[in-house]
Amino acid sequence: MKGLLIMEKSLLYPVTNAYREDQKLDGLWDFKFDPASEGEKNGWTEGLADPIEMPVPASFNDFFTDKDAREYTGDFWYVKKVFIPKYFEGKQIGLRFGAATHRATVYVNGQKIRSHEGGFLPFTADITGATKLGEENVVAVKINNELHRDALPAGDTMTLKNGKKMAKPFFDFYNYSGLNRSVHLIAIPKDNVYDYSTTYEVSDEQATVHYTVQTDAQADVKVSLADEAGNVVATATGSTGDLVVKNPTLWQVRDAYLYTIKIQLLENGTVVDAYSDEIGLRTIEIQGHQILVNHKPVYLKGFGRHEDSIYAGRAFDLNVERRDLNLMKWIGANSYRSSHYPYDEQAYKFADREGILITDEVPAVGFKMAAASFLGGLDQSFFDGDWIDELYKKHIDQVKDMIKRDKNHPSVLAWSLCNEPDTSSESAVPYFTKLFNDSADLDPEKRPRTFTLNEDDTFETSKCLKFPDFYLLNRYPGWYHKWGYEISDGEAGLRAELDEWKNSDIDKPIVFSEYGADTEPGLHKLPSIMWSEEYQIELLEMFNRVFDSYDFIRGEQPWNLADFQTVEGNMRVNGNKKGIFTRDRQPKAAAFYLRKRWNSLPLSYKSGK
Ligand code: CKX
Repeated sequence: MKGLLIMEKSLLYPVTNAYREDQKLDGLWDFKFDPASEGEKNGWTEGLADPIEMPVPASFNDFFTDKDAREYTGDFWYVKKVFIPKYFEGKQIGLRFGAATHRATVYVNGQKIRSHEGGFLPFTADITGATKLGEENVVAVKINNELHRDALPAGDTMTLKNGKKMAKPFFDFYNYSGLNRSVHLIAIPKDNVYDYSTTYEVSDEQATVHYTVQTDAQADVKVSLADEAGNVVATATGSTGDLVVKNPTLWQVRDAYLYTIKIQLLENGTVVDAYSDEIGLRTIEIQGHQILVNHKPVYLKGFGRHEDSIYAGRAFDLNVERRDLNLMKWIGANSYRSSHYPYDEQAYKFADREGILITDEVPAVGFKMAAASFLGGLDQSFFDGDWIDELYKKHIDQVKDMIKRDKNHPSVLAWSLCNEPDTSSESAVPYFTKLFNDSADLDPEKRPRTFTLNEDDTFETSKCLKFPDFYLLNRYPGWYHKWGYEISDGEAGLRAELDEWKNSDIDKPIVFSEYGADTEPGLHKLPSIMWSEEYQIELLEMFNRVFDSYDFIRGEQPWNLADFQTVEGNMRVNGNKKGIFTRDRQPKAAAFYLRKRWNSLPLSYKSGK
């Protein structure tokens, strides 16, 4: 059965064309909690008794009005009747889940098809052998949203005295769960293109696209490249080859231009499959302390973000994404980090089109016991835990899938392999050695790889400074320490650390990937007080003074674009309020301050041009 596994190993975004079919199964699905994990035993693989109607894509949590349901942790089911047309005959048929948070098992007509772990990346279940064509088929998905130390993102699941389970994240975002992204019914030819990749050489006169097409078919491969007007500007044959473009229009930051690559498979001269995608001609390098796009230095201005909005939680929402991109353009941003997980593919397509750079982050977050300190600290080095081997397998699997999924997006600048891990103990070193070795050859473009260094992991204390190609610093003087009137000491401490970086023999760029102050919109005070809109601006001003004093700082991405939901706790007033915009995407006063600064900083800031 050659074809079956091929479909499951492909992460290409679904398309409809003469050879392929893509139908979104979004809408209402039957839904039910399964606290005793008895779904299979009770026949839920073939339908639910007394279900709730649940929108897809969405997180289930915030639709509910009772707390037990909102906080539900354990197994739960989604079921939908799906008509599979007769004309799918002879094709491979699949169900592609954009994200099922955090682990899922898929059944069709009662038959178990496959399981998947990882709530922020897509997977396809090959259902070819289980479907009835020309009829309705029952699709059932059992999902589990428990958190564990050996899973991503890391946390615990505890059982309360009343028997209910509760998620205890080691991370600061709500454990929104469910079918958070679209589900697609797809049909593709048996002989198909299951992946492709590109690398680039560019100059103003000429660009060369080196491509590789992945197929298991014994077929001829034809590739062409068309410009935005649809004119074919280059063609090639073979599963690897070059497309040469004279006088190319390069993909530039905030000035994107996309070409369409079209791949065709031919058997005996007849096309049997085709796949088209939009790509941008551009290069990315790190040289000394410069970040270069198309050989020219760029200065990053942008945010850490979350996929988070009212009602639908962590569901991808094209409307929210449109608003967020407009806010980023309005404020003069050119980049963001997909903190703390890979986002829906449509976010990358948007960024490709808008010329936004993305640091793409795997959901390796919570790898530090003390990171959960505000949730009740646990005093142990994370990498000394007996969960590490199992965790690593899942971690590297998700790094592989993230790079496989996102490698062809011009917007992707770099890979962030972890957020705020505890790298100040020696036990982190073997883990990071393996992580960086095992991921070295995954990206044909060899984009820079990095991870964020949290407050405790400084120039002096981190044992893992040799690994990143450039540094992401998350720093909170003025908020988590040296706050309020003490902020001037916070600035002095920050400068003291940066002086150490400056005086070292490390010559790599530093990007500030987090800094900020929780701010209650509408709270004003003169002189300022913490949580006021005035204090948020003062904190940003302090950081910006520091950024402007060090040449090797090549980017600023305050935390966070918008307020977002977290677990409840005595450090959070209905979520994290470090947003420059509110959760409903309206500006705090800091947004006007940043807009002024960022619109006056050129893309080439600090390069002397
Ligand atoms: N960094 C002291 C990770 C983010 C959090 C941010 C915060 C922390 C700070 C670590 O996910 O939201 O607490 O605001």
